[in-house]
Amino acid sequence: MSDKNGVMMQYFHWYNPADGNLWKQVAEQAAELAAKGFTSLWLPPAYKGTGGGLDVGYGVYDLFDLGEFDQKGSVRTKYGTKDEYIQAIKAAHDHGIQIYADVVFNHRLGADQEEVADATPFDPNNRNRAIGEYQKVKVWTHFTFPGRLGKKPFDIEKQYSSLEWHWWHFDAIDYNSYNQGEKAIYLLKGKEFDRDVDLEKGNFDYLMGCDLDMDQPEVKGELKYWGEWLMDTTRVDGFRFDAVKHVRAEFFQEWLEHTRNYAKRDLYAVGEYWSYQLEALDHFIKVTEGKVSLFDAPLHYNFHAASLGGNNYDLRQIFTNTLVKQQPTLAVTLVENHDSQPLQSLESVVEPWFKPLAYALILLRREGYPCIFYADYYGAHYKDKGRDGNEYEIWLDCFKEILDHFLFAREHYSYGNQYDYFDHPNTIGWTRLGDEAHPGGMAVILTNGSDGYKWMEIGQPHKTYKDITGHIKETITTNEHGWAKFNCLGGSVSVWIPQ
Ligand SMILES: [Ca+2]
Ligand SMILES: [Ca+2]
Ligand SMILES: [Ca+2]
Repeated sequence: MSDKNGVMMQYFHWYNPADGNLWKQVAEQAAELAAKGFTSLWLPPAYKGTGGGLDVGYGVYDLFDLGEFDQKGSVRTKYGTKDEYIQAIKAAHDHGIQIYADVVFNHRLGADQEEVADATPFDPNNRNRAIGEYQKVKVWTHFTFPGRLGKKPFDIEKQYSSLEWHWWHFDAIDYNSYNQGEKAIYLLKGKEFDRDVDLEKGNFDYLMGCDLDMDQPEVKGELKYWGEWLMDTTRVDGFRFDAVKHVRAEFFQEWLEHTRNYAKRDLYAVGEYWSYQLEALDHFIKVTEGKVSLFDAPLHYNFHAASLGGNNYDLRQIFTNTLVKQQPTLAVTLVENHDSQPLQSLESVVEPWFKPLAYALILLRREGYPCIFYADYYGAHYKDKGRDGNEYEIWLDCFKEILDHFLFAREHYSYGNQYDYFDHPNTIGWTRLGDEAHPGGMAVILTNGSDGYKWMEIGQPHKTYKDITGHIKETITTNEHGWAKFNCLGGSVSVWIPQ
């Protein structure tokens, strides 16, 4: 990253229309996104999922099919074709935006054929407890990729990789055709669950589908080979690793090192370790020796709690037990994502009134690498079934206007020393003093109560500041010592930059 303050966008949400247009949209929007201050985009999984053209991408079927082969009922993915993906990356690069690929190593779904194997059923709620005898099972574990053949009649080898997945590449699966009603996780012959995974449910190696065995040499070899192929094919700049708490942690470091050496580039990496327990995140960071950043899930949770708590929430605690506080250089800070949005698996919404406050807290401070969620930037409207089985219609507000102001302030004024004024339960603020290349300074103040004010030092005597959010029309001028009484309106945030 350059000395410019980086900002990532998660350039999708769960309910983007499945019209195959997202990659084209990236190419079309790249110039504007760069102009607004975005420096990187995390794009959704680009390979074919079991749901074909409808799959969000996490139901991985074939890592080598980036929307190129007629598999699972569609050539393109939900987001477009392989050529469009490559064009999108190129367009982003032309405007100085980096692209992070979403990488799912944990599981495979949508096998082409069944196989008979031997396995022991385990309790889904306690993966250390067998609930039956070692037995014959019939499982969907054979992936033949029939659509990935070369051009007939001469080239009948599969393109890019000849490997077919079999039961011996996996640790476990949760469906046995011989006993369809049983709720169990079948640990396959000779396998054990990965170590160094999250310890929820006893051992959280197994999440869904066919769980990859990260100790199996062919599995490791194939995933490393895929990394090489991906670098040759797409030129992405980094990775967002999915579901890292369900995979042996060392593997990410091993894979990353291999891929970096192959590409001869410093590739960025952030993992999705969705846990509110800082110790678990810490453990992952230790095992991967600080090579992989993590999303700050505990900070998201604090935002969620603060947004529900109203003025009962003590804003001085907003960074308590967060990754950005403990490991600021390894924290990717976020407000919302495709799992926390309404009707999704980890639904824990940050209420709309608090979103501008939360975004100010990630975009305008020194610590953390902030990530803006597509649906917060552009808004969203969709329908889906909730956990109660009823259908809901959801509208998510568009925060583009205020986020563009924050992006401007981040790009031009969010530099230099940071003075914190976290001294009141309802109103907190901080200043940035600027640096040689970015002079002027900035003051941020926000409240979950009624109108707030705070005396803060910005280091510039007799200088006039305006509220870039437009919430407050009057300007503020500092005294001869570079201090001023900055203010904000009730339940909102104001960002003061030089007039
Ligand atoms: Ca796993
Ligand atoms: Ca495994
Ligand atoms: Ca294993």
